[in-house]
Amino acid sequence: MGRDAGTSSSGVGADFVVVANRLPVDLVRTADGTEQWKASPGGLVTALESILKANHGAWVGWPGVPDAVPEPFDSDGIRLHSVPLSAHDVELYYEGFSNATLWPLFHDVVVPPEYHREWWNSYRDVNERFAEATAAAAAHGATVWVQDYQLLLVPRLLRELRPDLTIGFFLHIPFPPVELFMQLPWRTELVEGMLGADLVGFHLPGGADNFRILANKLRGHPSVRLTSSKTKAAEIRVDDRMVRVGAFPISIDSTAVDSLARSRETLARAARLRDELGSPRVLMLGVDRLDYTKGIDVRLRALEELFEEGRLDPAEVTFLQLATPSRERVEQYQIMRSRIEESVGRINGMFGEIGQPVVTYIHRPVPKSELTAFYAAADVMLVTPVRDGMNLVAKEYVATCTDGAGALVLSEFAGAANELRQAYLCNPHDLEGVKDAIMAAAVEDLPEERRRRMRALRRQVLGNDVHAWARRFFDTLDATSDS
Ligand code: GDG
Repeated sequence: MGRDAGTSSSGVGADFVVVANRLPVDLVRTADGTEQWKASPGGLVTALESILKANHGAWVGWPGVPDAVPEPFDSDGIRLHSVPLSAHDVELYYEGFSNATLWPLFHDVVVPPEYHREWWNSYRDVNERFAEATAAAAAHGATVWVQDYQLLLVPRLLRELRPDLTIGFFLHIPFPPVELFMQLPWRTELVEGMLGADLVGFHLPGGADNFRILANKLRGHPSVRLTSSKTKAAEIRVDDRMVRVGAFPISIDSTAVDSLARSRETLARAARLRDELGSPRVLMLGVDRLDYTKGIDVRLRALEELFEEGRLDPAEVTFLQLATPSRERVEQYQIMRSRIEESVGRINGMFGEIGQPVVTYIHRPVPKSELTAFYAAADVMLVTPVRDGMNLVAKEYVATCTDGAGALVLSEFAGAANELRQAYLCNPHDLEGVKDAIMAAAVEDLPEERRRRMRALRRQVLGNDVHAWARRFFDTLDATSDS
């Protein structure tokens, strides 16, 4: 944190502000119209909690239901400022531009992105409101950390309103190759928006490189690489400012996951779960938001073929897929859901026995304790996205394998593959390759080989947690604002 960490320079506003599409708590509206707050602590809150508390921290975000206008309030030592969104804003800015334009474009156009001027207008308008709410919440000289693709314009808008602030920006999803980004009718505005930050962070060095090339191509801003830096950072000259760009691969609260996995309750629940699933010889697991980028269809197709070819015996193998509901009003998500459910039905129809399905499919969120028991029970974790910024599920599984006996099948197209080199890596576009990776992880390799790989993965995940991630980002941001 900055040199003035812990002191409020003006007495008004917060010294450290996080800006994200969602607040760390959800407003829930019940059938009778009453509203109450429900905690929804994600990885980001965990990572930033201590910094937020120690620095008069504030969080600016949407409370999660349309048309709600709650007053700012304190939750667990953090000041929460709501940015109200109407149902129309949610449809155009969130479901439209964020999730049907930017999301597919940034994930290698897995489905065709849609370009609509009214979605863009709403995105710009909502980003302006986020910038104004942040400007009102931040103390003089404060540090602000803007999160993710829904708020690409905020850094620049905020700098115009409050040049005294130090601004960091982090993108949680991949940053696409130049050729794809150039499709965007509003490409220059978006790059300029991000360049409003002092530090722009990505999961991977490739994303940072793509961004540097675009800043030069679209705005003529030259950059230099800082080869000595651990973050493989570069600097882009923007008029009289330097914008630092670098890779900061996010992680999880590894120690917390590891200790929850070791608890008696988790181990007992994991054992019961295996019984409930018919005590299979091999339990495979998939855990994802139901999203077309996650390759749930890829692993189902691979398993179906392995059963058809007799390489896997359905009497010995069970696949548990947790697919948490997500963006259910966006058409491409509805199409994907139908395909997946059809495929689950077909596989069970062909290979299941009465009372003994081969695929157990859960389409609702489960509590964290239950999810941890799923990880702990699984012999093989299948993570096969066609494109993913990082994929925390892969890291959570590794942190949960406290006995060192599990195996991780991981797509090369997940950011996590950059660090988790000892996973059973596969190309999700090469179905035979996916099948071979599953066979090696589940059946063919000796237990000692699986353990050797898992030991290396655990060293990686336990040695690089989300706290280290946040620290590296802030240290770099600090150094940037000092120079
Ligand atoms: C974006 C990027 C990047 C899932 N179902 C339940 C549940 N989860 C939790 C998992 C995990 C998280 O949700 C999902 O994180 P991922 O990283 O796998 O994926 P995205 O949601 O797409 O996240 C991604 C991430 O941002 C961070 O930068 O890694 O690439 O797309 O933590 O455990 N948690 C509970 N119940 C569920 O049913 N409690």
